[in-house]
Order: sequence, then structure tokens, then C-alpha cells
Amino acid sequence: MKGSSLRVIVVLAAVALLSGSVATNAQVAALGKPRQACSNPTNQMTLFAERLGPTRVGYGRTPKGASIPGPTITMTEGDCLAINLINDTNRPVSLHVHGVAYSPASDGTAVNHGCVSPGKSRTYVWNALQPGADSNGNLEPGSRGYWPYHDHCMGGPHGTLGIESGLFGALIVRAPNDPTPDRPPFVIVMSPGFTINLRRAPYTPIFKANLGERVEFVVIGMGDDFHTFHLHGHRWVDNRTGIPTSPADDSPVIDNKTLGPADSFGFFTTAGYQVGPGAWMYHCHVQAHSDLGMSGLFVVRKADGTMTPQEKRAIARWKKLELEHRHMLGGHSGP
Ligand SMILES: [Cu+2]
Repeated sequence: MKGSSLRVIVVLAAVALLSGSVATNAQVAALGKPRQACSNPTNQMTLFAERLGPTRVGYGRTPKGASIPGPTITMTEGDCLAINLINDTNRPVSLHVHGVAYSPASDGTAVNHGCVSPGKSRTYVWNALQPGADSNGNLEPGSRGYWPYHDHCMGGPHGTLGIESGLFGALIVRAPNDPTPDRPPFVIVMSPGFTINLRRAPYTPIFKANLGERVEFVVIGMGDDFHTFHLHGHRWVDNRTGIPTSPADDSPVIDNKTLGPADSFGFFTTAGYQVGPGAWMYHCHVQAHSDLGMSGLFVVRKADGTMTPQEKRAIARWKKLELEHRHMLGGHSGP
């Protein structure tokens, strides 16, 4: 066999090995030994579950600091986070998370004795996995991504009442070299009862950024319904971060994405890129849902942080229009 043919075969064999799901010993060695469990947490935090009114409950980082959604938790692959949940409500609650690894004791379900009684506390341990391979060389994914966390105990074994009441939030797991946003991520939960963060327009969040800032949206579905998230004036690539990997990246460019219960995604975009400052709507694109109040605003100010007179007027107009429209439809008029 000629040397050139041999080289081709060697290259093809290498490509076949690299593109398969089974890793070579060298690849497995290069990945390092994945941590199997995290008995020694690298980070810890306290979360409080608290009542926020007759029908609302939230998670918070401090007593009286609960919010809906709960605090956005950020981890990096390889982190091991211990969360002590203190239940200041009058019903059993828990903390169940998607995307990371945990033992049955940290599953947050009644099935695994993971509920916290009123007045009690419990520690859950989350392991943000690094990409690795099992003992047979099968590649396994890490935990990088945008994930929901939520109650799994209030009102029954599925935490349905907890989710309806506001016990949910976002977890962001970053890969080591991932970008970070210029301001805290904007979290939009398309929540039960055709709401956003359990609110209806014009009481839904108005997110603000300055022209040219790198912002990060996190979108989560919770409850019984399917939604489509649409953002005006901006677009992103349908991959893990929303950022093209190169100018030639041919991944689909989108500005609307379907979301089922407990689905989640996130993306980076540059505020006002090629469109300038303005009051940009975001909303569920199921028309009946947006008419019921699943709509909000992304306000892009000028680069110096001030608003144009036009966008101040647009924000006022949005509030008036949303209230009038819901009144006209005879729908729920409160938050
Ligand atoms: Cu919807």
C-alpha cells in the first residue's frame, strides 16, 4: 500500500473514532476523572420558602426576601453546591432541580423522603457535572444549560400547588469558558394561569438594559400549558447560548421558541443591536395567551443609560393598551 493511502485510512479511522459516541482511552484520559458525587461541597447557600400573600409562596435568599421566581442560582460545571432550605410556610415544601446530579436524598420528593415540614430545614446537594465518560468509554454530557428548580411537595407528590403558588426559579450552569452577561439575567417563567412570573401585563416584568450591553434571557415553562416565547427587535441562534460559534455558523436564527412544561432555554443577545433604543415587547405568541396578559417589555435605553422621550411614551402606551385590552375582553384585571 502506498504511504498516502495508508495515511488516508489512518485519518478516516481517527475521524470515525472521534465522531462516534464511544471515546478512546486517550479521550477518556483527557476528560479527567469525573467527580462521582460531591460529599464536600465547594459552595453553599441558604434558601427560605416563605408566604407572599394568601395564595403566593416564594423562595428567597434572606428572611422576608422571597420573590417569584426565586433567586437565580448560577453554577459552573464541577461545582458542588449545598443548599439549606428553611421552610417558613405552613405546609411541606421541597427543592427539586433539573439538569444537575444529586443523590436520592437531594431529589426533593416525598418518594425519597425529601420534603421539609413547616418550621424545619433540610440540605440538598447539587453536583454540576463536567462532561465525561463512563467506565465503558461512553461519553456522558455535563450539566451546562438553563434549568428550572421548583417545589415537589406542596399540595401532593408532584408539588402542583407549590408551582401554582410561585415556588420555582432558574438555575444556570455555565461551562468554564462561557460568557457572562453585563447585568443579572432576565428570568421569564411562563407560569400557570397564562401568566409571566405569575403576573399579567402590565404588571409583568419590564427588563431594562443600555444600548450595546450583552444581556442574557432565561425562559422556563411551568404549569399545564405550551407557550411560544417571542422577543421583538432581537434574534439569537438556536444553540445552547444563542451566540453564533463563528460568522459562518449556519445554525437556525430564531426570535420565537416553543416551550412545554418544565422546558427551559436561555440566550445572549446585544441590547438594541442594529435596531437602537426602544420599548421592545416580549410575549407568548399563542394569541389567546398574550391577550390574557402574557406580555412584557424589554426597554433598551441609550448607551448612557437615559431613555428617549419616545420610549418613555411607548412604555406608558403599553401599560394603557394592555389594561384597556383586558378590560375590553372582560378578563382578569389585577396583577
Ligand atoms: Cu402561552
